Amino acid sequence: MRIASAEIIVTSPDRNFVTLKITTEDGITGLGDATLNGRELAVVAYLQEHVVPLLIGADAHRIEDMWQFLYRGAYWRRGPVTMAAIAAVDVALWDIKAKAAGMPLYQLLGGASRNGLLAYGHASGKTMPELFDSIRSHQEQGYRAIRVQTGVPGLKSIYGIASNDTFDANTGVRYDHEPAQRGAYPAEEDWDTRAYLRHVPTVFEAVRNEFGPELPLLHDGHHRMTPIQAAKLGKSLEPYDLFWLEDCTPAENQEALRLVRQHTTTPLAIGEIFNTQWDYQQIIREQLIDYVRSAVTHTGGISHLKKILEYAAQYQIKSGMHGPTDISPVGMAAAMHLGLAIHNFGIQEYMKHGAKTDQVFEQSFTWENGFLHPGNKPGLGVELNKDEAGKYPYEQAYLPYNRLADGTVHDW
Ligand code: KDG
Ligand code: MG
Repeated sequence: MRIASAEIIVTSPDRNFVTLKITTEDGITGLGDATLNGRELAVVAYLQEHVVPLLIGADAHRIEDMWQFLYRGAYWRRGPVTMAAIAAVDVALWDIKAKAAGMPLYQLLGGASRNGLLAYGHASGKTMPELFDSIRSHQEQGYRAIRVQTGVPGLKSIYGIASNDTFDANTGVRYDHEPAQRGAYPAEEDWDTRAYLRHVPTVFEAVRNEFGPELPLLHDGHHRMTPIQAAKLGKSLEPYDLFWLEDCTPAENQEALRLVRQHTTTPLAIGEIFNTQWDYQQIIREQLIDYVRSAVTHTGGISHLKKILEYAAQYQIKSGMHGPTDISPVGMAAAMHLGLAIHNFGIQEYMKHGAKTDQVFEQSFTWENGFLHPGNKPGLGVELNKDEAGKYPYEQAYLPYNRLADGTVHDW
């Protein structure tokens, strides 16, 4: 089954998405998500200039061989651009293989290990009443696990808080929360870790008092703390029984997590900006985390993330795949098939896409009573409507960045 063509489709319905579409000589098509938020065109160039020419004429069935060829054959390894490009090829080939087999992709990954995937949504509010409203609205939408982010007194804008311009009036869905903003320069946000550390435990105390002990609650520290600050936060959140504390320190320094672990039993999730199994080697072996946050889209695809999760399983570490709006419906479908098949599934992040995105990507997943299921169509179960995609050309957009009160750039 030879590859006849490979096309890169860039579209910006509610935000930018990059999709690779591979077609075989006998007309089977497969899709892969290559979206890298704020750096989309770097992946487009990598694919267009260096990968697509290598695909034509290759055997579409040899997925592992293609992965190794693109990874080892490039000599230059790892990095988000490379790994997003490889991921797109890998997922498109899995889509093709499953369509050729006439099966939903999860069947080829070992079959379903569960009936559905517990998913969490993003509740947020600048103030406590706004936060409570957002949690209630997520519960009404069926969410059974909820991430909680709030404003911090004294800070103007902060990661994780939905704003009114992220509300889709057509669908009533809030983009809770969409950080990339269209424009030619990144928006500046401000940050003060001490103010944040004082405020967050009071938020979780109030949320537990209002919503009771059972609701699984998550929180994203978004890489901003030093190890000792992260340890302090984990410890101060213990009474509120978090499902996880995410990205408590910048992930580059993996040893930092040893210090955090020595001080707290709050479960730790990390890895949305990691892109290979080698980024996880130490923290899995030393059992420094509880959940692997990587997305299929940013970690070399299904083939590579499956290896990471199998390694993690030896240490009872579970999946918590990244699922913000910058993972396209193709990337989300890939996550759902993988999550359904593996044994050590933990939870799936799920932020709903906007109405325009749902018209560009025709999807067959289901969302019922807080659980996702990828559906039973052959392949991933997602098709891209090119006429709809063509209505929304790429628009430059950047993620924001942080400065401290004295002007120093801080992790965002
Ligand atoms: O592109 C960056 C976003 O996906 C990221 O900021 C979202 O941290 C995030 C999360 O946990 O969803
Ligand atoms: Mg995160």
